[in-house]
Amino acid sequence: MKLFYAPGACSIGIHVLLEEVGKPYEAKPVALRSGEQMTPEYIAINPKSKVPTLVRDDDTVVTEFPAIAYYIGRAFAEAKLFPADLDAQVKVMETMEYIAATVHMQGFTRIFRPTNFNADPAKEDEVKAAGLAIAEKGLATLDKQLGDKTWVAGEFSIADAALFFVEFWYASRLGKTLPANLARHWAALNARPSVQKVLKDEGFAA
Ligand SMILES: N[C@@H](CCC(=O)N[C@@H](CS)C(=O)NCC(=O)O)C(=O)O
Repeated sequence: MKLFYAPGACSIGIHVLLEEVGKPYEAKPVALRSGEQMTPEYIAINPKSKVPTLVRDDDTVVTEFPAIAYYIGRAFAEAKLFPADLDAQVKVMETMEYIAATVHMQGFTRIFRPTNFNADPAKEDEVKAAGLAIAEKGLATLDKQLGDKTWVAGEFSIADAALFFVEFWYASRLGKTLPANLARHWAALNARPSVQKVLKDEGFAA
């Protein structure tokens, strides 16, 4: 398997899942800042020009965080990253969709790529503030949903890897204080060897 990722992008959650699985894989960095995602070579792999992209061993490609995470969770069942119980599965999917479609795409993308929403540089602060409000509402919702549980749905699952990347953005990239339950979740994640290795491999830890 080959993961196309960018250091600190949402792909970091998939990177963690591949470490949790423990099978050999290749991690290929994509230089988003210099526009490598727009090159014909990358578009031939993922026409959406985004990371994460997972190329499987038969050369077929999976894109979109929730789909890649679901694939990993189901294909490597022995890693126990996707629960067996139906209600837990529904909670996992509900959490991943909310993170990917709302907290990430509507919230954090406004903060990190304001010009995607308004090309006028004079509107940048307004767009970023709107993004922060959406992200914070999302994190508060996820915090309440987590409550005093350690993981989103029973044991550590693909949903916790999705929660990881938004917590990483809020706590590490923006340097803000996570709500209490998410702060505890973030601490539990940071105790996992998979997370420690990926943070190191992507250049965020010594
Ligand atoms: N809906 C996609 C979003 C992926 C996405 O937006 N990735 C960002 C990095 S976090 C990206 O590749 N941005 C490059 C660009 O927009 O040019 C998913 O869930 O995988």
